[in-house]
Amino acid sequence: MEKNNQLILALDVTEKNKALDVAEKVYEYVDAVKIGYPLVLKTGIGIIEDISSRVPVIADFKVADIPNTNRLICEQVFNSGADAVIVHGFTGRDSLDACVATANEYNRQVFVVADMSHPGATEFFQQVSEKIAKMSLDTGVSGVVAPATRTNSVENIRKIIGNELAIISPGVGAQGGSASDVINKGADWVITGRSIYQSDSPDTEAKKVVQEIKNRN
Ligand code: NUP
Repeated sequence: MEKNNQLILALDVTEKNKALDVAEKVYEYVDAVKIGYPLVLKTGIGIIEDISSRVPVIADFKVADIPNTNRLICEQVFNSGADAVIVHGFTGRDSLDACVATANEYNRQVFVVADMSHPGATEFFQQVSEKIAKMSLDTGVSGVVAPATRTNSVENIRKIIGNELAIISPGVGAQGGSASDVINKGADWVITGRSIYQSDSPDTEAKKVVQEIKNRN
């Protein structure tokens, strides 16, 4: 994934035509499209191939199982054409290693969830977030997921991982996070879904985010 516009679209629509229509409108503004369970469970895994022919696809399946099952899941994800997969780290190093080994076989990428953007993340996730960030170093992953809704967490995770790993950051727009703030705190890409795909003009909204990032102080 090339770092141009620093925007990743979260395409959580559930109709294939809507997905293709929104993606078509925003291709020029996004560096990747993130596809997760809502769209794949409704339309089938083939949607990943459809979109990945135009733009890199990050498969957000938050893979969180034993190593063998993680490997089997990642094989299917990469066979579908995805360029990267998002996995959980709390399952431990062996489970993460299985995802990375599979990604290496396919020459694809892994992102690990280091902290989450919703309010409930403070109940359990935050207590292990630093440990997951530390563990992610030297594993061969490309980066971590950290929340635009709590930029102090992004700043902290950036200190832990240094410049070795990228940070992709969801929570901009509908969840209240600011694109320019989280990029300033150390994120490489922001992830935005609803504020773009629910808009009457997804391209205008995507362009706004890109300009906000480019024109930030
Ligand atoms: O911590 C996370 N928060 C989050 O919102 C980790 C995620 N992967 N996401 C995903 O980012 C979420 O599942 C959705 O696909 C996207 C944010 O979308 P929106 O809130 O901008 O609509």
